[in-house]
Amino acid sequence: MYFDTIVAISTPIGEGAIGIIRMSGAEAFEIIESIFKPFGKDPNEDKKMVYGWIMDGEEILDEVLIVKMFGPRTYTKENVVEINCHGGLVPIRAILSLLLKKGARMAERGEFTKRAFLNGRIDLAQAESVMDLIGSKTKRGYDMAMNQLEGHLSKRVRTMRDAMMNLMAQVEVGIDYPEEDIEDITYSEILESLSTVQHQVATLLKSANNGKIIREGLKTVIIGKPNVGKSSLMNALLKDSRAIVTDVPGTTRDVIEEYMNIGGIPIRLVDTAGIRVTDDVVEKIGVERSKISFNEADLVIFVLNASEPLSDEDLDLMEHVKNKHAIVIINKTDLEIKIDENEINRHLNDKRIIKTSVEKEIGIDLVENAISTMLLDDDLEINPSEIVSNTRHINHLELAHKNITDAMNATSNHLPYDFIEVDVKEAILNLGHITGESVEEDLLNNIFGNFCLGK
Ligand SMILES: Nc1nc2c(ncn2[C@@H]2O[C@H](COP(=O)(O)OP(=O)(O)OP(=O)(O)O)[C@@H](O)[C@H]2O)c(=O)[nH]1
Ligand SMILES: [Mg+2]
Repeated sequence: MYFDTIVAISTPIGEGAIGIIRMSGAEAFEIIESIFKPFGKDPNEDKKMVYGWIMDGEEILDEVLIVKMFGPRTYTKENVVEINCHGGLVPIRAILSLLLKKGARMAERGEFTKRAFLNGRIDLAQAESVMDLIGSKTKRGYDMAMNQLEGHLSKRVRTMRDAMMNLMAQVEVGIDYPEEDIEDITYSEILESLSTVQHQVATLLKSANNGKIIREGLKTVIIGKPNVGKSSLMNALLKDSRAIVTDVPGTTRDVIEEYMNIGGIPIRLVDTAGIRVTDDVVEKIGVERSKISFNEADLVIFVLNASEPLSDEDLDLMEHVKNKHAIVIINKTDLEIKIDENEINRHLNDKRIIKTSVEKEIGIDLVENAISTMLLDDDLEINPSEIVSNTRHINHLELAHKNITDAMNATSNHLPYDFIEVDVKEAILNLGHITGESVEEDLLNNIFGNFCLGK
């Protein structure tokens, strides 16, 4: 495929010692040759750094190191040039505009990686893992992305897709040549192939929830009535005064999020506005947001105030907490205890209950331990290569699973082969969406549009 020449600043914008500009495409070499003056060394060796000047006519723009990389053994499979220049905004921008003047165009988000995909160096799932790699929040998330980049997920999906293609071919023979004396595949043979693939899809899906948590973090939401010490607990866990703490009930008005790391799993810790009935317009919105966060939570930390009797609001919250993965915190135990613990036990008997005094720094370590125990109980210690984490992949796997189940039902009921074929075809399409064998342009734009510039 012929592609025009794209260019982007590949390092973060701001002041740094060096900045890297990357250019890829049919005219990348021609353009750099027209503006680069090397000192001595032959600039035409593959992947060798060469020292010299970037010249705009007679004017020296910057002293740089450039690397030419000859396609197809490059990131995009095209000719690629990287320019290492001084890292301030002015030199980088000056060189960039010169390259644009010479005929390159600004790359769109993710366009280098998109070319790697379109030119067949990596498949779609691998391309997406590049973004995960850059965005990974812990070592374990990084390992998982690296595994996907190496193509482990793609290989498994492709095996399943191949099996389904095979099956479709056999089913089609039965449809197209019903009169011929060719040995048709039997219903029970179809069922056997389908159930093998169904099992493989199901196994992959089982890993999905864990994968998503490793990638995006375990959404851990702190909830409770106003003034029980939610923000204080958030700050204590983060070891940072991130959230405002006052003795005025209704202090926190908005949802506050921050990442922490427990045992290599990112925890997306969320502090919320205290839940109560209120006439204050701003606080009302805050309470609504708290409820939304609560519903989306993977784990809830429910905070109660030990120095007050349980209120109707507490009891109401308990009813909701019951059905969630939750840890119950009885805070302010440094004060006189007025809360009825038996009552709490009665309502939340299967939950872990921890007593703390955030003020006196008592019990914070117990909370951390409880979170990490819950992670382990949920079997998060799994091999990262066995994991699917991307929501898009999960959706397509779920659809494929449904297609296969439908095909199995049709087969069990001995429906005509056409009926089975429709579902098998859909399953092939859905599996193909993961690796990019079947894919539409707007989906591609959507995926690569989430990348950072210059990647
Ligand atoms: N005595 C005592 N006071 C505490 C403890 N934890 C928090 N507080 C105090 O309780 C008050 C409320 O704390 P916050 O952390 O702002 O409570 P909150 O639940 O975030 O409150 P809202 O944001 O209004 O919902 C502050 O004055 C804290 O200093 C504790 O363990 N013991
Ligand atoms: Mg608060």
